[in-house]
Amino acid sequence: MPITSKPTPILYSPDHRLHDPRYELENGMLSRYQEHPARIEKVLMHLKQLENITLVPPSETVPLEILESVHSPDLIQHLQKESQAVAEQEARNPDLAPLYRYPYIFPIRSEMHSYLSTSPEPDGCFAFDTYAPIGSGTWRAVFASASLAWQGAGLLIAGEQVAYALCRPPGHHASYDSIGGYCYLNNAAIAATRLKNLGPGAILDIDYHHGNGTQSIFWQDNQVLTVSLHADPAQEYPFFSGYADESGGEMAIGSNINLPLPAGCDDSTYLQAVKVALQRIRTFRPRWLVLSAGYDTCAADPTTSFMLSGDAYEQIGRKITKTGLPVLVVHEGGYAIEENGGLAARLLDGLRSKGGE
Ligand code: SP5
Ligand code: ZN
Repeated sequence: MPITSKPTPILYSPDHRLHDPRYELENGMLSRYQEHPARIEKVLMHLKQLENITLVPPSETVPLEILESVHSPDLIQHLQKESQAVAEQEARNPDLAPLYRYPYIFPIRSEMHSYLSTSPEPDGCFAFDTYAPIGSGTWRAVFASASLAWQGAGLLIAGEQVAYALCRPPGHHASYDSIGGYCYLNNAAIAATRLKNLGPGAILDIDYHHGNGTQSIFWQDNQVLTVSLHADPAQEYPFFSGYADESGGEMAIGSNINLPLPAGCDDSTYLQAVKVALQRIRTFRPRWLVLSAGYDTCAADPTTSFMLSGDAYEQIGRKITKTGLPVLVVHEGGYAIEENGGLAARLLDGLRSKGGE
């Protein structure tokens, strides 16, 4: 990296720490919540040590009217209200803190849809699983995370070629009106909504899990190409979307591409799929790229099956750089806490490489 090039902005907010659930449910048992604050702190530590970066503190918040276009106003109000209600409950009964509300009744049948928004038990009306509990600091944390993505998009609009938004909680499983899979607000979608001011663009999702929320938000939008590489949903979370035949709504046929990959996927299979994804992206002629970057594809991840090496992330970055597109990296999953910082650094090195492979 020549020393003459501009420093790469790394966006970070400490507010992510306000969200720290202890437990997730796995087969009827409680286990440690994998989406832990240390995830982002470790990545920050690594990225800070890179040459030619600049740490950017939060200075912008995502406007409410934008939030309420990407997500339903009812969902936004729900997140705010539940965080407030938990704070009040903790104030009345400090022994209970930290308290997180988990959905436990899911009114999925239409004959059970009465009084959704006024129910005293609304959590299951806005969640598709139990992986996104709400605590007193959840709203502030998710708002800060979404705001970093928004701000990062602004940096690209101002002319940056690469920026990295250290979003936590992640976002790609959150759709217009439902949360799940550790995700509450769709950070990548919020960034993309701002970037649409530059013209059409693409979101490439390299998290291990299908970005079902991002897919559904842009399902009818032919100005945003959504491409996701992920473990085959026939075997892996989120199970009910991410199949190869999901190609976009009637207003946007061909604007969604899913590339499901087999369990145990290695570097060469994965990089071949990245190549296919980038060919499809080039054909779309986008002006910008949002990269939903999850590191749960790495061999060391305790929750998944893929076998990617550190080298693969640098290769992914290099291949993306060759498109010439300005890239906003939005942090998604990755639960090998000791590894992810190094992997993010490799990805960013690749994204800042000059010339050939
Ligand atoms: C952002 C992100 O990476 N979210 C992932 C959320 C889901 N993670 C846990 C899924 C585990 C499903 N395990 C089912 C095991 C059945 N025995
Ligand atoms: Zn994931």
